[in-house]
Amino acid sequence: MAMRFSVLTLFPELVESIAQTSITGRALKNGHIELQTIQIRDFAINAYGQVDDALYGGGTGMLLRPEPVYAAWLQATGQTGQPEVVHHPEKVRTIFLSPKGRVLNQAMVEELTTCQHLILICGHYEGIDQRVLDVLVDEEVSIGDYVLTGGEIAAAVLIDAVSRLVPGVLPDQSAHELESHSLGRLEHPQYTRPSSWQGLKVPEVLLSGHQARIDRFQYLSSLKDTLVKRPDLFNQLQLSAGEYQELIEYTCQDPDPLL
Ligand code: 6GU
Repeated sequence: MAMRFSVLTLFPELVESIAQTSITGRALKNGHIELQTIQIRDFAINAYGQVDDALYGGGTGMLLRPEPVYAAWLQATGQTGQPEVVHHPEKVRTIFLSPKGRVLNQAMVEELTTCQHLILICGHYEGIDQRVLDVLVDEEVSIGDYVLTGGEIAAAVLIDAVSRLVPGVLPDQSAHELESHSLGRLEHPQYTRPSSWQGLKVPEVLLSGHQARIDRFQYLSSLKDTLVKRPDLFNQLQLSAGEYQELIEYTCQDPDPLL
């Protein structure tokens, strides 16, 4: 079944333009994923298109009012008539993209693929009235420790990361399993033709045709890259004593200026 995304935003074209490009664009076309963007301004409180208001308690800037966000959410859940706020986060999950949220990682992305429908709420410039967030939001998600002008790019990041795990979206089903982070370590360095470029040679073993040795080389270079570039991830790996020994031998036999 297709994975469904609804994005509540003042800038639907921003999310759409990203999602409609490349691999996610193809996934949208062939129905592996579905994207519905909902323009919050369509639910403005007056004919002037007003969706925001000044802050209670003072302070500069404006805040999105609860009514337009709530009406947009009801539309996303397909509710007509007597509206109800029901939470089934295992099936339909409402996520608010915010720098206050839990920082997205691959384990969270994998967990999100078990949902059928993700409703993503994006704020822009200003925040959103806390009450509507308290009522609607199952989970607050950040994409990293820095501040963006709005949640739209973060929503596009989440859609991209989740979509590529939906069966059929990637050309090669097994491809994602081999890539950075899915095994808790970084992908090994990769090389293509020419075998010698500006005097720089592709590692010999990759040209040897000896698959077992190639696999070992790639595994160890993956571990070494993880150790050097992401020691935090490396420390999470459950390596056996033998694997440590092999990694030490590998890094000594092939000294690297970084180590
Ligand atoms: Cl999800 N939103 C905004 N506005 N800034 C962010 C973010 C989200 N994640 C990191 N920075």
